[in-house]
Amino acid sequence: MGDTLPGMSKRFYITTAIDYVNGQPHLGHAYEKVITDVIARARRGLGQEVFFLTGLDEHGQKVQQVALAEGKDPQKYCDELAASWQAFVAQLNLTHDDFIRTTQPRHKTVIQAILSRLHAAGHFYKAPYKGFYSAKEETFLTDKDRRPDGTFDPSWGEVVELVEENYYFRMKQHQAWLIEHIEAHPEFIYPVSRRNEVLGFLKNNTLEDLCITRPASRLNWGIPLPFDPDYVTYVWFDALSNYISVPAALGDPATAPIQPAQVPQTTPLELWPADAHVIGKDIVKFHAVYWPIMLKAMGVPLPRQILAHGWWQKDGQKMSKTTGNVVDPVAVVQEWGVDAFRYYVTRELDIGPDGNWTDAGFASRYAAELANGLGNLVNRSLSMLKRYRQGIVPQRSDELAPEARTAATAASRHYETFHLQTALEDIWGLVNRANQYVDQTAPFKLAKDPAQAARLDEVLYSLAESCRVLAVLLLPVIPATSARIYQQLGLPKPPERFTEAAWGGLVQGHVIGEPAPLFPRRDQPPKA
Ligand code: ME8
Repeated sequence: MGDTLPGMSKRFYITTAIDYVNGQPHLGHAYEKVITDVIARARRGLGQEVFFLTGLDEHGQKVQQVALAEGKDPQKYCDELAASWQAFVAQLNLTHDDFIRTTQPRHKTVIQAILSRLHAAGHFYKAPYKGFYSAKEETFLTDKDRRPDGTFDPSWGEVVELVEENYYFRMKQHQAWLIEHIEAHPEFIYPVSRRNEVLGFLKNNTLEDLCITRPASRLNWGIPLPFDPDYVTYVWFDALSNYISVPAALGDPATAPIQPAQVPQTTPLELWPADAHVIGKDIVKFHAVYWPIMLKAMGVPLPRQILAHGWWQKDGQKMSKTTGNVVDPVAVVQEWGVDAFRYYVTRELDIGPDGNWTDAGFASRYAAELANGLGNLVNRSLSMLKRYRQGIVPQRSDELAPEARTAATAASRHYETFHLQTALEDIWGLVNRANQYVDQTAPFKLAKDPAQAARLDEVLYSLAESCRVLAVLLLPVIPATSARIYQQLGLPKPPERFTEAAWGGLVQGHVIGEPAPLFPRRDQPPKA
């Protein structure tokens, strides 16, 4: 049997960062999840099997502090917030395959297996440490973090001097191979500006050993070390490992070195190595330096790519709860619809640079590109087909086929290379061309002249088929709209594969459904 069994080929495995559960989801969280979902859906469009993982980072001092401040047991606090985060993920219309919470037994078991393995192999040692500690950021500070006057920035919160014994992960032997790996794999860190930053850091600094624990006497909200119950794992070791604890718990053969003794005997999925870790710019060092080193020590392959996106600001300012200039993604979704939100963030911000949310910018893209651009095209195309041909698709015409092919080819390529903004520009090339075609061919005039009936058929076919092609190409970004276009075309749900964007899918004689506006016109900017 030479054929691969279903489910037994390596899937395109993509992850988001796991979010701290010490508050409600914000625009940054929503953006990261949406672009990851767009990539996941686009990979399905390109014919790949995908596994998309997202979830929550539940341990650590910050969570313990917030829970205690609210008078709650940390687990109970996490359970309550996790429910609202899961509802949030559903509102964003994500197609994730799994949702990890780092307090789940399946995760804890793998973390303990990893810790035992690395400890037995001599990667850790115990040593005293004296230093200045920011409880708010859960980190020891160094002299580099001091301001010119010797004080620490108030953003660190209260800084106290602490002496404590902890476990450390030996880093020195890893620096040279990691530099070589990054140099030999130019795609490993995307975009190139972040890659250069990581290489610069590695070449100009000696990596300090990484502290991987906290004494349980100070922090008991974490996973205990299997070889020393007086300590719990420090959040980053626990958090980064989520990417592999899920495949390990699912019995992925590539994670054999760190699988716990008891792995459920279901059909194992082949996921590891991850194809893309989608993260924000602030956590690149953890993902591009410490995570590969942890994996090398575990004896498993490194992920293929780390995609580092930029950060959103609001009206040119850092978003902060204290200044009140936050964008609440849930409120925007409720008011404008999930697709308007997904479209705006994907279209506005490429993966890499920082972005700036303005309510006026949102309203303007909504009006120009969604309501007047795509919405108007679909509505007038289908309404005219209904009015002039009783909704019956005429004979095939290929007048817009070249433009449709160009859009499909370019968009597929740009989806594949993570240039999501450009993929949308490619697709809007067809939206704009088709709208221009309506103005040029003036079907409302053709309809008045019986001698132009054949010409009107050509125009109506070209427009309806363009709408269908657009629905296929737009599925990754605005899936609900795509489904509505298919429904209005009288077709079942839109196909996942981009090959279905090939011209000619609508057949003569097919009867379309009822046209209805996709994006109602709005006069007000969103309530952020
Ligand atoms: O860092 N714009 O969690 P987190 C865009 N638990 N992205 C933003 C953003 C903004 N304004 N603010 C935050 C953590 N993000 C850890 C991750 S992964 C093993 C552990 C992004 O809730 C941020 O860059 O603080 C990160 O990728 C994600 O939101 C979660 O941030």
